[in-house]
Amino acid sequence: MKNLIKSALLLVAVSMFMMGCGNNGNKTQEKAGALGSNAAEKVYVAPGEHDEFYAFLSGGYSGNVTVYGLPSGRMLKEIPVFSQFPTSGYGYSEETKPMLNTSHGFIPWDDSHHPDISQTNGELDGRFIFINGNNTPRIAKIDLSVFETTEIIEIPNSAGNHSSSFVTENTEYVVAGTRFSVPVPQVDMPINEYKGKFKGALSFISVDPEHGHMDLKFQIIMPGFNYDLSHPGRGNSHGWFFFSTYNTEEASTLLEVNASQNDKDFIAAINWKKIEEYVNNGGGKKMPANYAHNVYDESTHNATSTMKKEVLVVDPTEVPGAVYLLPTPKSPHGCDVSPDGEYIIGSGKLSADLTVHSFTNMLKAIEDKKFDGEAYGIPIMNYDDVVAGVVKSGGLGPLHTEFDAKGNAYTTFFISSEVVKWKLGTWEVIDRKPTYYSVGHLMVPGGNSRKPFGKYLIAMNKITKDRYLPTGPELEHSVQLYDISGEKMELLSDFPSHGEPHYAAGCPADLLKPKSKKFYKMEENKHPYAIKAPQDAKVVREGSNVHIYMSTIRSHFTPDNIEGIKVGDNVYFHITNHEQDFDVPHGFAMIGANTSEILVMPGQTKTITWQPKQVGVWPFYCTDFCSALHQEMQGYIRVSPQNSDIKLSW
Ligand code: K7E
Ligand code: RUQ
Ligand code: CUA
Repeated sequence: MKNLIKSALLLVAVSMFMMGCGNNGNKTQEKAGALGSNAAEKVYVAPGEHDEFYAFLSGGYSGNVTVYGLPSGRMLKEIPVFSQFPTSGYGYSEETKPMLNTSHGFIPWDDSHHPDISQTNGELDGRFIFINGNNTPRIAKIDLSVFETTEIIEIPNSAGNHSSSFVTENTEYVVAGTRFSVPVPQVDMPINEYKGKFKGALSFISVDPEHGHMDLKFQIIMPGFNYDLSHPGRGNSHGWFFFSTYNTEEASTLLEVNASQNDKDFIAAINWKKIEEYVNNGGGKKMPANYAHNVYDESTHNATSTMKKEVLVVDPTEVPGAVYLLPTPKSPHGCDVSPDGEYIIGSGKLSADLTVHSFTNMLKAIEDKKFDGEAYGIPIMNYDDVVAGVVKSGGLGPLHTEFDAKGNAYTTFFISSEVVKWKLGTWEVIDRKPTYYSVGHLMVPGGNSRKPFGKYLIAMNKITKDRYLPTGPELEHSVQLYDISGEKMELLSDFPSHGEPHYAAGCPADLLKPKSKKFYKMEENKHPYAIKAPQDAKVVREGSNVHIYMSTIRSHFTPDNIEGIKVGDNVYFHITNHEQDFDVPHGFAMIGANTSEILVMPGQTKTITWQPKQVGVWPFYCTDFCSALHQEMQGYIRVSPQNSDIKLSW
């Protein structure tokens, strides 16, 4: 009977979770009531003035990252990561196509969730942003001096890649955890034999301190749970990493009756320093694995893709004291660590309360050897020994928590559609503000580091409904900006985002502005098809491959008119932009080419291909308005029959 009531309650919670009951009652009252008094003034950034913060929002199913200025909410750039992007030709140009190579072939799309800025001593250092691709498991690195994706590493033995990509205190590692457990290695087997046979790989990708190069150093092969989110320890807990889990029942189907039988799932606490030491001393074993490692070289302007053949895996039971399981109620989603590294917050999706574990309590219980059994040889802690407190939030469906610099935490509640501010240590609720509607993640610039910049908070909302002018059945998600400098949060503004922003990372503009590159120096261009000056332009035939070494400078293509191309040729346009100035790209588009256009930055060389199918005289033109003579920036290709004896000329 008790169980029946419990599952009935659970069903109600689950269906509310699925519906995302935003509290969209009396809109006029809410709009007026929640808005700060001088909100307009606080978000106004005059024309020509710069924003105070950068915000990097993941694009979810767009596969990209979008960059916004805060407080204005102006969108500054969309950075293509896992998806082909016609605006710049990323993933279409010959130079960037290898970036999207995987062991499954060329995969020009992914689902990106969690951007994280690199850190030094636990503080944002503004060198890189890492972001995960969930679908075909990958971690990408964006270089913040050029705002371009410069490295992508595929993750073997992983699926769903959701508890990613978070960095340790000195960016020693970027960490990626599987969402789905799968057979490791993959094998053809009945799905209902999941339990005990499927495994969850947690991957530690080292980041070389000098150049930032990534390398998959080791994977910990964990029990077959789902690994949802993760966060690094910091300060005292530096050297540890925490992962929230669900489906610790290891059910092969996640209808809620199966996956939520356990009252408590776990937060897995991993002492990665211990495992690193074990591995450095020859521990772990190499297993065959296929995964791509793609690197973009900023001097050759070319990406290369290498297929890796093995990975080092570690069985956690071989490293005593490296992994513990902390019981945490109700399928925790977010797993967030306080700026001082002491508190680990688990957000049970099907709950009203937040569970806060204490790192110190955990160490003490480990020292006293107080455990409550084990799972596959991994010790389970006593809930009462590790818990530090419970936040009686009064909200429903907690997802994610961020922090300010004054000892406060901010948690999103999806079902009750609000952000709740509470105090670390006393666990009391200080303030709550509605979101419009059904918030997922939130972000405070620096809010998952040792040094949060607690001035603004953005909430990223799943449901937009009536917030903006209707645009048919689909509306972009909404981002809401709150001023959190005072005791009470103040809603300042909202703006549409692109794709589905799950998480975001933010930092002060001053951290990035001084190192932002203005153009590439021509003398540093080591692209194999670059030409040093327009007078070096040429056309070279090698069998049916024709290489056009083309130059752009305001506002002319050299060469412009080319004859002697034949039906069935592979034409390569290698375009070098000889401008040496800030913000003067030229574009290139060819009629009938299915390889997108390309935008070529000053000092850069990019290549697209074209296979002429029909004889005739076919034009190309510059796609970026570059001068008063932009409309004059054009040329023709004369295409003759395959057997014609017209000579190549330009
Ligand atoms: Cu909560 Cu992918 Cu971080 Cu979306 S996840 S909200
Ligand atoms: S041209 S400025 Cu089509 Cu008027 Cu663009
Ligand atoms: Cu070059 Cu328009």
